[in-house]
Amino acid sequence: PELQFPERLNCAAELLDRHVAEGRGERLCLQAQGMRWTYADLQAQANRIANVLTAQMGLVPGNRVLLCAPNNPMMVASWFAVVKAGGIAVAAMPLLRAKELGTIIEIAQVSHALCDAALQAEVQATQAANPRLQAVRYFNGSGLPAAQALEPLMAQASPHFDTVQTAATDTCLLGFTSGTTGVPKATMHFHRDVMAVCACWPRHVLRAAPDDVFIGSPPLAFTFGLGGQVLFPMAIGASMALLEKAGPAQLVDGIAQFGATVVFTAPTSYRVMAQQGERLRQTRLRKCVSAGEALNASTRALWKEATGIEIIDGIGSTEMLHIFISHREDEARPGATGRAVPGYHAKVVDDQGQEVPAGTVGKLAVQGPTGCRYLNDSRQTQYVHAGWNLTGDAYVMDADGYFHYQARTDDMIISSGYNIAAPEVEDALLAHAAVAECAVIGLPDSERGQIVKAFVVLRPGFVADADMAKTLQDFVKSTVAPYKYPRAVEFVAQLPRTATGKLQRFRLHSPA
Ligand code: 3UK
Repeated sequence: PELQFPERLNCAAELLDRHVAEGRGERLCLQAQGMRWTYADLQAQANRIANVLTAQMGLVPGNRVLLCAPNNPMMVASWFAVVKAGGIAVAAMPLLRAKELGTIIEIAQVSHALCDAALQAEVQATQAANPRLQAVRYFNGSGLPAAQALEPLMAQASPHFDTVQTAATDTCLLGFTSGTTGVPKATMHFHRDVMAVCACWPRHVLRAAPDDVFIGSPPLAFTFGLGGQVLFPMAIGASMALLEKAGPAQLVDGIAQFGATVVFTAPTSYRVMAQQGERLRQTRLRKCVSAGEALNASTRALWKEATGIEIIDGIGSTEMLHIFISHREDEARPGATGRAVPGYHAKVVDDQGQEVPAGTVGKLAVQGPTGCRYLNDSRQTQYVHAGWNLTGDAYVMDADGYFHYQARTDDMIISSGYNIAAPEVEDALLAHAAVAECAVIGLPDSERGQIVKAFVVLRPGFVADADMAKTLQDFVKSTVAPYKYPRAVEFVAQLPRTATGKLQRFRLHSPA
């Protein structure tokens, strides 16, 4: 991949201004409920906001700006405005409460905020408690006091703005780790990093075209969502369709309504959407990307059967900015995440950091044009060792360089001396028709050290009783080594997940 960048680089100029300058300003860039913006429209909106930020709100390059909104056009325009002005975008999950927003503001030293009026109460409570936050404006509101609304200022601002000539190594975004445990960490990413991820996975693995329409469910505050729904379509002059609410049902509706061709979502969402396979077959959908959690072989098969489409799996992380191991749809291997994305190197290492032979379980280590840089956080040395990023995942590489996910390193269960990967047992359970969702953990046990325990959400119409537990236990024994079967089974109505849809196994260890 082309990974040489000039010393002066602003990724907003590359992703947005370039299209207008090169005559593609009238191309469709963005759709949402009742809205269509061309590249020129998005540029004019971003420029107006950039003028408001710099001339009215006192923003100077290097300032951190909190962006807080559901996935909508003003959120995207605000992101580009901040980056064009040389600021640093700090996007927050739309459902965060004042206390969590306060933590982000402290860690990231946020001075400005642009937020959706729908989240005003929470942001106002945050501002009252955080004097660091000097200037806040709300968009998409009606009846806001004049001193708070963004749009009246935009209406008076110029649609022209000279994008700040930042250095390629200036930070343009701070991404917060979704954190299944502990205090959140801010990861710093440069203008160069944004262009690097656009040059690697999308070009070599996804291979979308300018007339593709991208859609997805992850919030734009999650770098999976920002890349898949905004950066990657714009890097090739394609378009995005934004959904403020993107549960499986809304996502299917959105795919149909906007003629989306490329979708980004998580494995659980594919499992539910598969029930609408017939309807999806009538749409233009052609490329389906899964990330955030391991994609089970059964989910891959379910989706293929329902829609005829092979899912493109990929593992990425907030620390690495986007996907670094993946496969093209025609090179998928059930149960494997894929191979190192061109531009990246990956290997499996032991506790001493030595590479282990193919077929051996160890820790995943990756290296490439992007990598972990925590902002003021001593946990940096847990992620980066000798130039390699340790993601915290246990993997096996096969003889062909395909990487097979095992578990988060802390989700490996050791029972009577056997190593058991929680996701492998989950995969076995999910293959049973009665199982909608499940989560497996290691329960402390005086005799065996740990025992395998499964939390199971049943599909409608199945009865949660001792017979069902026995049926599922026997089913697992019949498909994987019997010592891996769940000795304890508990039926639950739902599983604990993060805002990014990740299973929080730790919350099952100690139910709140
Ligand atoms: C897990 C996967 C197996 C894995 C992300 C794509 O998920 C993203 O970032 P996070 O920082 O979490 C990173 C961790 O999530 N994971 C992600 N994808 C997969 N495990 N198979 C997968 N395909 O434990 C990883 O270390 O929230 C994903 C792009 C950008 C992202 N930020």
